[in-house]
Amino acid sequence: VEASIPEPQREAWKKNQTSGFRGKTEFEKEVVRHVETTLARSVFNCDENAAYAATSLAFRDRLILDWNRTQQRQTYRDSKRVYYLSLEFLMGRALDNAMLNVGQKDDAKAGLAELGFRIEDIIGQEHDAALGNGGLGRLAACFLDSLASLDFPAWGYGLRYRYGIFKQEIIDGYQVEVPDYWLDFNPWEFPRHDVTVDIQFFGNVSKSVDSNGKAIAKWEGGEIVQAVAFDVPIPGYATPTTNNLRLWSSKASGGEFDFQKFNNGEYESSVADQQRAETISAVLYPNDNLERGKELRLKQQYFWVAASLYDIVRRFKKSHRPWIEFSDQVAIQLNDTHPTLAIVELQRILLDIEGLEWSLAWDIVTSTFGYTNHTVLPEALEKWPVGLMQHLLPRHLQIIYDINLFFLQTVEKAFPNDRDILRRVSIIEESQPKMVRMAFLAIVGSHKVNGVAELHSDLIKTTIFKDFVEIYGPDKFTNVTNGITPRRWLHQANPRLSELIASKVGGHDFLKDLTLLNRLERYAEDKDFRKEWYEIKYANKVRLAKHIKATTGVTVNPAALFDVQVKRIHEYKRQQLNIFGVIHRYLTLKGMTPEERKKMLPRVSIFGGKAAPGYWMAKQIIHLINSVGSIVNNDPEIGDLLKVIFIADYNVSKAEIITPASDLSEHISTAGTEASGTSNMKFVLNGGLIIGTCDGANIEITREIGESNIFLFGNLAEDVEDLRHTHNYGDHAIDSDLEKVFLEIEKGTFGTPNDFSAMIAAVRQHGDYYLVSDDFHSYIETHHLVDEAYRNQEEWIKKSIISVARMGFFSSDRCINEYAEQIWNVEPLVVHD
Ligand code: GPQ
Repeated sequence: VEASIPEPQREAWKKNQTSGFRGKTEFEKEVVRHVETTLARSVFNCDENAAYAATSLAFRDRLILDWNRTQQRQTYRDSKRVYYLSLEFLMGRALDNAMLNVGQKDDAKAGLAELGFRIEDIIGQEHDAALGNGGLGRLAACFLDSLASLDFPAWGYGLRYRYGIFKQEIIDGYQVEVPDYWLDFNPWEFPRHDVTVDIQFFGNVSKSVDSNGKAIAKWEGGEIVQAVAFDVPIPGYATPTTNNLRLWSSKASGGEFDFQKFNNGEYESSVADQQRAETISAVLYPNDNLERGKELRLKQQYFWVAASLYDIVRRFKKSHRPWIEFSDQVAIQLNDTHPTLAIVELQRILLDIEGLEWSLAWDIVTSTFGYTNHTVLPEALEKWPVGLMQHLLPRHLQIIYDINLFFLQTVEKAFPNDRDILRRVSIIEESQPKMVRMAFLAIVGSHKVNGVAELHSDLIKTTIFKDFVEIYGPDKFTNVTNGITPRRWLHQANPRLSELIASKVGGHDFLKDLTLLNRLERYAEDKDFRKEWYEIKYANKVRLAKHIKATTGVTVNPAALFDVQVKRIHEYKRQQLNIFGVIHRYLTLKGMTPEERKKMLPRVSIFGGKAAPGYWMAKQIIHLINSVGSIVNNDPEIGDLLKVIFIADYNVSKAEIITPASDLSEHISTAGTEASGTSNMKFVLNGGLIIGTCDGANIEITREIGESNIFLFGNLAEDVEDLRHTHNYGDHAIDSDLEKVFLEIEKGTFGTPNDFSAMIAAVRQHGDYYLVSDDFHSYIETHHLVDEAYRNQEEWIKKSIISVARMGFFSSDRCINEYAEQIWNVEPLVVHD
């Protein structure tokens, strides 16, 4: 029963409603109040950390009011809501974003200055919310920003990991993982100890028949773990709309301890139960584009999905609408296959708990869900052993079998003479052991399936999901090219560039309609404008150079070409191609006379990114990069001509420093392997040029900005399969320049050769699956073109300006509007001030 204030007393409440601070003076007052009372510190004993805490609390108070109002309005209107289910939300820092979105960063800056603090130092105190691995998790964070900024009634649902992605340290050139305990002080979450859901695992299913002859399935026994909601407000930019991200935390059911056990003297096992329950939301799995089939991971998935669905269904039931209206009220988007059990769980709720007929329930389910695929890499496609599913979720496995049965029956009807298609599309893979194919289950249980860039969406239709296009027709499959939020990735990360742009395109409206950037294009011909443009890039490079000096001790020249590759370390992303290219450049420089060298262009090769802790080859790549750096950076013959930097612990807040400082960034995956990529968009939006393969969103970026503004190289996706075939069956020759690089490594120039032998063997002996040798020559030649282009600074800057002007398409706002129209059928709901 919800308590509400009776009419006569409401006046008193209204009179005392807070409005949040306005202006610098009130902000200062709030900060001091929080330091003194909330934090219980004397005002003259306030360090930067306390100032961060108090500033955050002041802004949090400000956000909560809009947040409450948004939620009230959405409940009152009861229009269709979007639920974005993602196991990862890579949010980064919240304070700067909150300040900018509510439009009070200037007040805070001035107020903090008066109190004796620099706003950058205060912002820098915040720990990143790093509940994600890479692109998939960051995409979810950009989507939340766009959903709120565009006033969509939307909730994110995820897990509140106690440990986010590990912190990376580089020790003697090797990656070392350190746990990231980030919850010490987190003002951005609100525990909702009253919002809990009991989640069942294991147990048995008993079947019976009711008085009407209807089959009843009862899932009984097993264990119960409690899900507790933690809410994070998501402010939109320049709108009062403040949405909710609900993260679930796991806890032993029935409170702290099982008191029965406790009283029976089983103190230890009572504590152990508690810890086992808490383990579910303890840690983010640190793999990117790889699924390892661990039981705890499946537990995480079901725990999160069941709690979220319970919440969504509870909200729907408050409106007392008939079940067939469910998908008029609810759209659920599955971020990859991780939440696919939601399909089965909703079917179970409708069938076993609400008593609906199968086919009605199934219609509701399929019209509710949409599924986004983020990869074609086979090792990333989720499959769960049938035995594990049976043990952990016995009722769900039965439902999966029924879904599969009905699905295969329709396939058989449509393709009566094709036995093999049934085997190929079955949700159950008849392997040893049998496996549940989650992507197939997601397709069958959704009304739309989308890829994340045009090439990728075409590839899934012609390769991994080809049979399903035959079965359902092409309309079920669509493309929504990824995007990024210009608020964080331009306005926040590159404030000077954002202001310069605003001064030319008619103010800050471009931050909400990124296509307005096209008004910039004519300034490419304006020499004074180009100078301002260049000065901002240079200042950003100086800032990065300082960070590099402070963290690695290496001095880099900000006038050198900054060549950046930052992303998760993965063979398909080909950091090995980059470092082999760097070695080739080093050897070329070493082979020159001092006079020849003087004519060369100075470069800084900058790498960053984490390797999954169990990904041995990726760790070897990190080690080689660092080993090359330690030789090249200390070679007096080379000096400023080449520096090789590995920036440790790449994360969202480091990306905010690195992205604005790049001249050239590398997006060089083997064609057909990178579904989209999103950092490519961030770099171009910040005025950097790209060297890249014809892969993922690089292709659409090229179409938008023009072929003359990007450095493309390498083999095409359509040729990859044939090339791999020739590697395996021909005696394939290694590129001669690459062979020289290998020989140099094997001479011991960069340390013990054995340390890098697997990287070389992958190319020479093991079929060069990622086509490093095939693309090497083209890669080196294209870098020469880059050097030539960079010599002509005026032309380079023109390319930079024109590219930015043409990037409007890649806003996540465009992307969210496409989802809303093509997949969710939802409309914005404006919350008036
Ligand atoms: N992506 Cl399957 C991840 O970051 N992790 C994953 O486990 C999978 C995909 C990425 C993908 O590699 C990028 O190409 C995309 O740009 C990104 O998802 C967002 O769609």
